[in-house]
Amino acid sequence: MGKYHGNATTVLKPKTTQEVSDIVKWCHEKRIGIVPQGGNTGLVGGSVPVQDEVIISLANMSQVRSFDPISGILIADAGCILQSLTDYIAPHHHVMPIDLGAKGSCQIGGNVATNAGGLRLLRYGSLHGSVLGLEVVLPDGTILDQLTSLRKDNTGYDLKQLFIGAEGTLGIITGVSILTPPSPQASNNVIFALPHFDNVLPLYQSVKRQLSEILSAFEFIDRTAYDLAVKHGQGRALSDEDVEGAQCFVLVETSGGRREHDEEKLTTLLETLLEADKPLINTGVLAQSPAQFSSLWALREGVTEAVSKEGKAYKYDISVPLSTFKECVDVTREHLRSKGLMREDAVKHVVGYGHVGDGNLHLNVVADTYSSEIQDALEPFIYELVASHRGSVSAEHGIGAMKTHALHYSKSAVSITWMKKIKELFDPRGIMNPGKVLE
Ligand code: FAD
Ligand code: 2HG
Ligand code: ZN
Repeated sequence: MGKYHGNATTVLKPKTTQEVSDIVKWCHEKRIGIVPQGGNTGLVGGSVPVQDEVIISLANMSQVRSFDPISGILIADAGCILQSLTDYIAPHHHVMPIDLGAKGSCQIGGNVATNAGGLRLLRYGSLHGSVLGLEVVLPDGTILDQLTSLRKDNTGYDLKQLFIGAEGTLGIITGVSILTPPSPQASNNVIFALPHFDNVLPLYQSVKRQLSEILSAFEFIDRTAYDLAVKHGQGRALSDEDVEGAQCFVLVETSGGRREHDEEKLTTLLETLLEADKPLINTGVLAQSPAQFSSLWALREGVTEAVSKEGKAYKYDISVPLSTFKECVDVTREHLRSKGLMREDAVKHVVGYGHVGDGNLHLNVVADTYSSEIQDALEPFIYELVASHRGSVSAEHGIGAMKTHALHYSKSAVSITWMKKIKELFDPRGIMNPGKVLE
């Protein structure tokens, strides 16, 4: 993003858990700050030093430790790249329970540390459910071995949950045990062009009802996001006829057990939607080949990259009621307009897209530069808007360095006090990713 900058002089790339432990022990003794770094794809500055902390990169810890094709349990070093794990288990007919646009660079340890959501959460749930065990180096160098592969284990406090989403503030994850589901026998997707945003919710209801168990993703992009994706070469554009009059788009994916059965369900869905008295959609484009399947996904997954190519992005990753997605985008745009900032040399676009099925909107403001004028117009405005809907200021990207001051919009004072107590307990010297998550 080119937004966060530190002044680290040292990057260490340990190869084993013991090496991580030795480094951390040394830093603990000398009170040297540490930033754990995975694929460095995070969007809230969590993997970037605030000052001159030592960076501990997990890039050299990238071995699969074991995979059991019967249970689907994978145990891997934290530095394994998500895509390489997907490739590793594919011949055994399993898939990773998490998928996201950064899959070619992000690491499983980074995914766990951020509790990344992504495109499959609707189907497989959050990492709090699929991670079975972790190996973690604590801030004094102690190795906490909880790398179990048990589905059921109610032996007191479930400590691993604390590290899922802690963004490296409580320790360095060095190993991950994760439950991988069997690959679907058939996957398909369709993109719907909608005349109004108001149709998204009823469409979601119909799609859920009709596709039921084979629905695996329901993703939303507004017209601006679609246009930017196409402009910057993400996926293949739909025909002019298909996009005419569309205010937004919804990408639906199915993953099921039998191709003919799934195709029939999808075709029936499309027919019912198009033949309705008041159709919710203008049109639907059904993928006809694996290439088209990928291309439709690229239109959605490529929005982040397209936005970065277009300008500097101010990113807000919020949980708000589904019915307010469009209002949040429109109100923000109007607010910027009222401040005189909606102009070519300031804010170019206000874009909305995200994971409808999870109530997670990505609100991206694309500008010419990062400036305090735009920043001050956006914050606390957006956070107050989110709080007014009792939403979350971080649905899935985390707090990092970006939102430490905004935590209180979504967490009560009591929650923050107890989070600070936990941090103090694990890391009394405050060396583990200082300046992140908590102020
Ligand atoms: P990094 O960016 O290196 O680090 C992220 C945080 O985790 C930092 O605080 C870091 O200190 C900590 N960390 C990293 N590794 C470890 C470790 N081993 N132990 C302890 N702490 C560690 N996020 C979503 O939730 N859903 C999405 O759909 C999604 N899509 C994305 C698409 C794109 C194109 C991009 C660029 C990002 C996207 N993200 C998404 C952001 C997401 O948070 C990251 O991509 C990913 O989970 C971070 O993994 P990473 O290995 O790059 O971690
Ligand atoms: C996505 O869903 C990611 O595409 C990234 O979470 C969102 O860039 C963003 O704001
Ligand atoms: Zn997302």
